[in-house]
Amino acid sequence: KDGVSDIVSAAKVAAVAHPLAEKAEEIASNISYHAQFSPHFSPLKFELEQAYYATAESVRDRLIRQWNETYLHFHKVDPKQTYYLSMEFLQGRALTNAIGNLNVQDAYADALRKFGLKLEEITEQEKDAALGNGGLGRLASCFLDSMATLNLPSWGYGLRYRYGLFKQRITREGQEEVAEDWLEKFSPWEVVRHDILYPIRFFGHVEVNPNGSRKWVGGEVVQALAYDVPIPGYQTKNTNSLRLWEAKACAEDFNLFLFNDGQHESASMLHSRAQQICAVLYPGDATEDGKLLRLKQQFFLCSASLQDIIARFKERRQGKGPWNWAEFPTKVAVQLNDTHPTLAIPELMRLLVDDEGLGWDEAWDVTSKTIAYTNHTVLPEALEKWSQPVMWKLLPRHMEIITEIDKRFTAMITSTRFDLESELSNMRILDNNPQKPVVRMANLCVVSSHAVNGVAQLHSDILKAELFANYVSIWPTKFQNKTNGITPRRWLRFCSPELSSIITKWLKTDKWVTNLDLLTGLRQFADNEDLQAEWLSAKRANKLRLAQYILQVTGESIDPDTLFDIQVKRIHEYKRQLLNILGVIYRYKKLKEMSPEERKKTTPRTVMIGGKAFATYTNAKRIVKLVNDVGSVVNTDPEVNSYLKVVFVPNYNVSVAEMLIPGSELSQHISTAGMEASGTSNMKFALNGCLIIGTLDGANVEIREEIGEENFFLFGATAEEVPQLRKDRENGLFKPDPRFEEAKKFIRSGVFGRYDYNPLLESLEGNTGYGRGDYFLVGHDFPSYMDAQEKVDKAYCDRKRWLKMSILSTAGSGKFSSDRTIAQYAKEIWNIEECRVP
Ligand code: HBZ
Repeated sequence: KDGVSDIVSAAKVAAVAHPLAEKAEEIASNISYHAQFSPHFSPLKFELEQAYYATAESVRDRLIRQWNETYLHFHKVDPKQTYYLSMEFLQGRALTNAIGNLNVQDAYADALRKFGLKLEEITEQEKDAALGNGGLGRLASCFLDSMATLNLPSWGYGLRYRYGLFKQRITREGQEEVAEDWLEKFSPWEVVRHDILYPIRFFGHVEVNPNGSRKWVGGEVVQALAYDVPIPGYQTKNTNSLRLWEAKACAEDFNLFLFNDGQHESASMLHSRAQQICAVLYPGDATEDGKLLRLKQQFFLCSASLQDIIARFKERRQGKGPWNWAEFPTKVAVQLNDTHPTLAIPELMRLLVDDEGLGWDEAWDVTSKTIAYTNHTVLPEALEKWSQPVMWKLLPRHMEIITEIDKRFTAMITSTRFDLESELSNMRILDNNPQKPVVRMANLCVVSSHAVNGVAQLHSDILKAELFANYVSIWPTKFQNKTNGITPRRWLRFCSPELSSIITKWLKTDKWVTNLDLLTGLRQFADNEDLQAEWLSAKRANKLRLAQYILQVTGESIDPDTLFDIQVKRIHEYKRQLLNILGVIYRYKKLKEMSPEERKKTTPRTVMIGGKAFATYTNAKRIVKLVNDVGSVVNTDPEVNSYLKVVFVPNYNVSVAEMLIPGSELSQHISTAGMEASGTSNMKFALNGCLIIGTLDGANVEIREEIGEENFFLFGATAEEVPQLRKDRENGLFKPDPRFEEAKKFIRSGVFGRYDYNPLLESLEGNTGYGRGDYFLVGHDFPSYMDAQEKVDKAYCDRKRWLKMSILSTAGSGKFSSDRTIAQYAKEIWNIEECRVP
């Protein structure tokens, strides 16, 4: 207690003694100070890289001050807090975001100018923190930004992977994966907390005490060490934490005797075993060892985070008289980002029952009131199922607990819901199929959580009607929708300062940055010629910047007077990059057949496609190869290349997105309806005045509602129609459009090279079978896709109309702020309130 008040008074003294530099000169001297006294390089160098680290450290000084104040304030007020547990956080770069949130851009730009440096060059030095795969991880990062901006007492908990998502290189062979060493030098944005260390056990066995209580003992113990990353809110003092755990062996695990005996590797075996846990994001799980490692990672995150949460809960109760575990859910909300942190459920039960001595019912009440679960996908292959034998081996006590939860759930159904008995085997947590007994993680989450949500209205409706339909009849109020959102700071204010200034000028306020609904105020000016001219020039500046970037990374020069058409996202068959490239191939063929006069009447386009394919997903890699091959042919064809270019943007990541999205005019969100839970890049593009060609899938449905159907290029089957279309196909009722056949034939003719594209083409053919039968309905949707593309070409010719649509896209994007999403989670699931640092 005294320790804390000491820190409070020390912080106050420090604030008086060392007021933070505000003026450019002071900032410049602060940067020099760090270059000299926080040295990471030999003393004579002060080049871009050194300047980046010194600048980042200077910014960090400011963050640390308000970060500590936030921690102390929360400690004092003891509000209910949310803990967002996620195996992925796709943070990207931090410097521009921190400077922007602190509102010191101009001061830092001026300060750096004194060294002859440009702020933009400095921010380019930073490596992306890519501790995530895609949408799910980026959502978690947008949520952290909104939670801080809304002054919500909250924490992110994740893992500090040594290697994040791989770097993608494009070679003649297609995609190559290279390890991404984001910590190669060091990250100025993390602070190791040497005092925050918890033991994490694996394997071992369960001991029964004479009184019947149970205890997990033995096995292998590693330590979880906390690294904290500051999460500043936008123009608020509140600065939250993202706590990333690193695995460390215990000091005594180093066998000095063996080492001195010359057995160097055996001596440090436990150390290297511990290091493996956080070595890579999503280790390949094709092998048994890979699966075990992934499960270890998940448990490591859950156990460390819950021990930490409980320690904080107890610490804040110390010296305040008697308290009760029933208070726990009034102080703690835990959100599971998909099923990856499901083990938080049996771990919380174990900590409460075995360590704290609660009875089962009391512990269950606390656990289910604390935990809530978000589902991000209905793809059956992504629904996690863990082998029961592997779980019994790694986590014997947790398996006892899971078995008990399953038993009680089964008893509840058989005694109260005769109507559901035939469904029971699918609803149970344990699938006891003797060939392959597994634990169904999503079922465990649904049964144990007080709230379950999908990430867009259509997705939540599908969850209720299909995947979780049986549970809905038991707990009708448990299921909710929380349509995803994106942070307007990173995804408009900072990535497109030009467009932002225009918006601020026309709305006569910059309050839209934290109240995105204000963007509707632009609607009244959508036809205004002055606004349109300004809008055009901002978009053009962004296109030029993008063209420069493309030249730099691909060597391809693209014409800013063409329509910039972009599809960037993970490469997956359901996202249908194949539909996009088949459309491009058809367009190319038609351009080839035209006379030069006819070509001049077409709308020139630059099609950019980017995204990473999972390393072992062969068809996705073939798509990457095809896009690159089409680009090589089209871009060097002098008859066509002023009307069409095709660029594969390598190594798509958060900072590449920040370059691409502001410069886009058309973006493609063309998944098979019902398969993309939400999508979030669709929101980023729309917010940046980019028009969407898309299906009625995920959040596209809501975006179209908000911006107006006349501003959205819609095509394709609806989610409702998809099952019947698949049946029709199986029954041989599908008649392909001649344009579709023509495009495929063109690939087969060998124009794009001799690579074997047959497996890709075959996936679109036949009526049924693994990798055949066009499960994703590319053939069905192709004609309506091409028709929609024709509408795009026409609309682009009418500049005024296009600009109006672009302005209306931005104006209608207010709903998709992650501030709105997070405010809904806070009110409808977490029951937490703002706690502003004075
Ligand atoms: O989550 C994505 C969805 O595909 C996307 O539509 C949505 O916008 C985004 C944010 O809600 N999902 C993922 O990135 N990943 C997974 O859904 C996933 C789930 C289970 C796994 C692996 C990945 O085992």
